Amino acid sequence: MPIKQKILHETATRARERAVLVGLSLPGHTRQASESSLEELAQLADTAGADVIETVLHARPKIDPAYFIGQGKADFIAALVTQQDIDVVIFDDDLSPGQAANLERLFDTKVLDRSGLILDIFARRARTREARTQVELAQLEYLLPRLAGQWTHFTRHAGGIGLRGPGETQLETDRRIVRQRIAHLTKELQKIERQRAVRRQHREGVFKVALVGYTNAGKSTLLNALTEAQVLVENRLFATLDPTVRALRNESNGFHKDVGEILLIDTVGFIRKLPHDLVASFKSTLEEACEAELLLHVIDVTHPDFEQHIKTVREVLNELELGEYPVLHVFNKVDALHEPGLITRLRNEYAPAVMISAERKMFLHELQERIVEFATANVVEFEAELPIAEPALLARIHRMANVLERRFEDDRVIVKLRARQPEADQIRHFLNFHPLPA
Ligand SMILES: Nc1nc2c(ncn2[C@@H]2O[C@H](COP(=O)(O)OP(=O)(O)OP(=O)(O)O)[C@@H](O)[C@H]2O)c(=O)[nH]1
Ligand SMILES: [Mg+2]
Repeated sequence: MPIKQKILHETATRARERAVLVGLSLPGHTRQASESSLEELAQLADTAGADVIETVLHARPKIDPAYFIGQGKADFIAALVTQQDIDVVIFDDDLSPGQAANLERLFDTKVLDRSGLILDIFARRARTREARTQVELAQLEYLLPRLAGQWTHFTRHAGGIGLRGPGETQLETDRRIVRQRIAHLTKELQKIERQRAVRRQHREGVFKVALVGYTNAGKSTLLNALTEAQVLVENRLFATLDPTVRALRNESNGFHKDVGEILLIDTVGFIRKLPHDLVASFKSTLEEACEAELLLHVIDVTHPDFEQHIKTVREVLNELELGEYPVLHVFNKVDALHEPGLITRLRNEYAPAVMISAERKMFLHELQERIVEFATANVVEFEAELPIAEPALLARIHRMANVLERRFEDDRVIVKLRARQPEADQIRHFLNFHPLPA
């Protein structure tokens, strides 16, 4: 069994664990913001397989270095744990390894923080080799400092049965094993990344559109609606972990001839306080999005916090250096929206924006038109000459451009092309490496 499973997946004696959620409201944050963050934590806990028995929101002027919420409140929760037979106490913010260790000792039960919980969900949901490798790497990076802090439920299990107190030697060994595994996984990911780069090359000259957005916004539903894909759609957080790439349905082909094929890329959703290790290790998956020339930022307009979601997504995009990419805001789920006034405001405030219902397939035509508009924004017409003896070259050009005319002159083919500027540049570039015979 991989170590991360041994360490993080305690085998619960019951199918669903009983959880207490704990939030801390600090000055500068509204109570409402803390509450909605806790609500989201409850959804995450549910996805991870826990029943929320109690939720505690505590206001303090500052974080307590030893017990995060202060010893008094921690004692209160310790009592709750005993009374309610709690398996896990989940904090809405990241705990320092020391705080987590102290709390775990006091509660005598498992303590998780938001990052640990999200990592756990990702671990359960990851299917492909790439996603599994990425998640395991992120988990181990998260774990390493916590082993040092003697966060007991990790060390207890890593140390093996019967070894409750973390023996120093055992700990050192564990940390060495974890480091070795991290090195191995990093190499593994580099290998996968190289294969991905090859696949990417096959898609050169194709206009690519990436679906980005908060988890549960409806990205996969939209991918399914616009393409032949049948990606899993679920009213759960993080239904999608692996990117899926599909061509935009052909019915509109006639009218985006100049751009050739248009590909849509579905990716993992974002969330508030997304663990940094996770963003780092999912970077290569998200690089699928970096390949795109247009981002469709999908927004669940029926969610009470949707504007906060927009901000979060923008922050993550910045972290991924995607902040400057062209974005089309796609306000989804308008079928369930009962505030018609909102639509006008959003159209103005978030221009360019479209309102759709991916599930009911409403107003998708406008969205498709806007995508094609972006794709054809800088189409140029030009002529190119290539040697007649290079049929592969001609085939490649056919993939990248709309061939308007073709003439044969001696040992050359002269083609009149329409293509987007980037493809035109690419074609010119590779023709330079195939100079015409003198
Ligand atoms: N009412 C309504 N519900 C929708 C619409 N589009 C999607 N949904 C629902 O929203 C939920 C999430 O949809 P997904 O497509 O899985 O969302 P996602 O953005 O891919 O989510 P992750 O993969 O978890 O990031 C599902 O229950 C969908 O049925 C819509 O247009 N209207
Ligand atoms: Mg999805």
